[in-house]
Amino acid sequence: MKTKLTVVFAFAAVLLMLSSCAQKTPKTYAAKYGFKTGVSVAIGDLYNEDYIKIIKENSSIVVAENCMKWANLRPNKTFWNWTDVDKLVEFAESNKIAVKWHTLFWHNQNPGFISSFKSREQALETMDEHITTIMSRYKGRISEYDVVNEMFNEDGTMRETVWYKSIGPDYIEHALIKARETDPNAKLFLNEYNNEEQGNKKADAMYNFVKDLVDRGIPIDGVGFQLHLATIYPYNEAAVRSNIRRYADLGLQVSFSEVDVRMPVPSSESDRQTQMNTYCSLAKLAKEEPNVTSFITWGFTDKQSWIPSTFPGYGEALLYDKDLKKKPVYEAFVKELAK
Ligand code: 9MR
Repeated sequence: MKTKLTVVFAFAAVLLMLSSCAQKTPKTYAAKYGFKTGVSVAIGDLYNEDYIKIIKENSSIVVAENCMKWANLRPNKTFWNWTDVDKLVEFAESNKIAVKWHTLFWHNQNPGFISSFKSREQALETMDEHITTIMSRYKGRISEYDVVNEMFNEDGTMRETVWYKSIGPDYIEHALIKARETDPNAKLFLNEYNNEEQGNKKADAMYNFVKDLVDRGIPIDGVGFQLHLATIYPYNEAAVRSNIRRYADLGLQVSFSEVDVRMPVPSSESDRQTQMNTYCSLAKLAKEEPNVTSFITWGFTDKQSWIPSTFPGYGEALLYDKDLKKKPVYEAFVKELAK
């Protein structure tokens, strides 16, 4: 009898240990506050067991770094490269991780065949075909979409993309309406960078634009703040918070959609401290502001981040280092989430 009891207690202790281990990840802490955490995934990551482990540990949502973009998915009008997208979606499903589509429309990484259109009608038709093909295929499997990415210039004017030039500024509402019609349950986002602080020209232009959409009953669920930040630029928590709140007042969600905080490298102690403060401030905002629904980093290790090639002399922007080890900033981030 005694032996039996000892076995039962030992078993219970192991279960308790396992469950408390399982709780100590960003995604489990975040779940308590009602938001998801995750990373962007390069398709090659899914062929590497070490990367897979990190993705699984940190993600209740994933987003494709590149494979859902036009040039990768649809290099010409008739060929659709579903292989990589399917692989990511199947990986996510088998690990109970949500998927965000990035991105239906953007000015970058587009194939030649959409560099211009003969007419507004032709552009609208192409847009509709793109939306319905993708959203019907993944209906009920992809929970949110960046419908349009980076639609503003820094001065708050609209970026003159091929869609803007061929259709006009209403290309955005057209896409949102079609997307809602195709998958009514998918959450629809407009995603931007440098749009996180109220008072910034682009952030205010985006807010006014989105408010007008809401006022006119155009379907939209939220706005993405990419948050590609740098320690050399000021960061104003109060301005980010008030921006989040004005979207809450419109009934909209905010996604921290592509977070990274780059530093001049090799980094100084003071920059590492600034970076830590920024990650922790964002974690705090995500916890405290109920309409923040996700916190996604753009990649996860300094090894494959986009930063060093785009901003030479900068790097170390993520929570894992080049050897895939958790950095002190990771521990500080988790500690903030755990508070
Ligand atoms: O990280 C992405 C990189 O691998 C691509 O070469 C690049 C070019 O389009 O896009 C990067 O991701 C961008 C994202 O799609 C939109 N926001 C900015 C990201 C960093 O450039």
